[in-house]
Amino acid sequence: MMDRAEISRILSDVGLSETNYGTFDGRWVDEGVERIVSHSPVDGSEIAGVFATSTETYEHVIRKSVEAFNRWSLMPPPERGILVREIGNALRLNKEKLGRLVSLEVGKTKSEGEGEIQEMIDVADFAVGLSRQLYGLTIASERPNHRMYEQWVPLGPIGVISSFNFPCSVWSWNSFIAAVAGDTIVWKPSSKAPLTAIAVMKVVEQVVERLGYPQIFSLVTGSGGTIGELVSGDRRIKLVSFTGSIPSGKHISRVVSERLGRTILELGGNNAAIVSSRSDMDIALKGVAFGALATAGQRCTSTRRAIVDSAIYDSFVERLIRAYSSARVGSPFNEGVLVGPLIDDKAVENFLNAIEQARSEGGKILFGGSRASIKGHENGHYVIPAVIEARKGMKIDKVETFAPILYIYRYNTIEEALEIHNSVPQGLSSSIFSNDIREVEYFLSARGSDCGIANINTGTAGAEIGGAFGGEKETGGGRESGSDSWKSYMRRQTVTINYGRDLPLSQGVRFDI
Ligand code: UN1
Repeated sequence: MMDRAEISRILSDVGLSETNYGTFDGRWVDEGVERIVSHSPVDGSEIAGVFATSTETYEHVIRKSVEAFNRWSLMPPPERGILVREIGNALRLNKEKLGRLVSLEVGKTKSEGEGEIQEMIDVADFAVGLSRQLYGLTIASERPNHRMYEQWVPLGPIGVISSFNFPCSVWSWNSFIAAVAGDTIVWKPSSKAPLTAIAVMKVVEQVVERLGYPQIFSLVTGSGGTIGELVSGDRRIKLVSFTGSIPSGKHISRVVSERLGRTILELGGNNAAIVSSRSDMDIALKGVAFGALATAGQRCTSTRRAIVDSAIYDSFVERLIRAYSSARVGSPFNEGVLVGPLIDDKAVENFLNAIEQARSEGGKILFGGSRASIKGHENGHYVIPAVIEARKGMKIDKVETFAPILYIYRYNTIEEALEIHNSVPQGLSSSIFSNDIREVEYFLSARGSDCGIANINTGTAGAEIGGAFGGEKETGGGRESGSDSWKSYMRRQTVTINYGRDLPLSQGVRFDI
């Protein structure tokens, strides 16, 4: 078991205590209706409690967010950028402490926990630059003395419903970009990881207060079925950005589109790496192992399938199993551990059920696939990551099991590899390890990868924030973070100005009155 004093220290370092308020609307709302308890997957121990948001308080939070929007949206974007810049700087100062809380609450290794905070810092930098851009186009008008252009206008309050596996960085992808775009943001974090959200909001709160800006960031906590549902159905929330499972995403999409609101959906992935005989095998091995094992297979971008050239199949699989045998599973607080716990016991059950189904569908378990007991952390949720040789016609490999299971396939031609690659319902991330330009270009062609992210000689996981993040098919089609994803957080307005002395009509229409 972890030392209680150690847990208390991690909490107090980020301004948390045994019980915390889960609602922030410019101040922490003092109400105690429903208490959620956050448990550490590291050893199952109770970390701290959080008072969830009641329906009445939710209403109040949204009203304040609308009020804040009325002021914030009128501020010049570069001035909005200053707030995001200062939040990024405050996160820099708190990187280690917040990273430790991420490790405690969701089980990420130290390096990955800090990486999560770094991702927020990077998005903040990106958003600050963006605050001096937000470019519109000028369009040639067909009429004399007319000018046409596009301008981008703030959208309104937006909702961000985030998942436990990236308990704060995915919020920042949305929020920092939305903030410079002039929106206000209501965050509903996963009820499996509310503490990280509260700790981040405390950092944000201080910066906003110090600079005297409107309180544009708010927080509501509770289950998806109650608070998530309120956010989705709320007409005042112009956009709902949701990260999570495909079934929940489909539901949210129905609720939001019923009121013709907008969504950004970042749902499941079933990401594959193609390993060609013409690859550098050391790079491929590390890329596949990192993709499959990092965050214990609980990334949307986790590598779930390796499609391996039959010419190197045996040697690649043998080396991969050796790498798996040496990857230490255990407490993320222990030096040298590469694979932490799954989020809860339900996740372990899902892992074990998937292994069982794979076995019954003819899959051959080449490595792992069982529960792991870690000395001193017997109530933690650990597993031995699995490598499974897939069989044609399997069904379980078409499903995203949020756990470290890697299915392996054999291919003979690049066309066959892509056929296997694209045969799943999800389309988030993809990769090929090859130094053969023909294979690589085939992978990047219209017959190639059908995913939102396509990587060459680097794995499926670990995207940089500068690119647009998201995927196709049942992944939901949303794009967040870099590139021109900012456009989703604004509304486009086509402007036509007539500065002439008469009124010519478009398409040459005559109307002589
Ligand atoms: C997610 O799993 O929801 O690309 C996001 C990655 C991370 C983000 C993953 N930068 O693996």
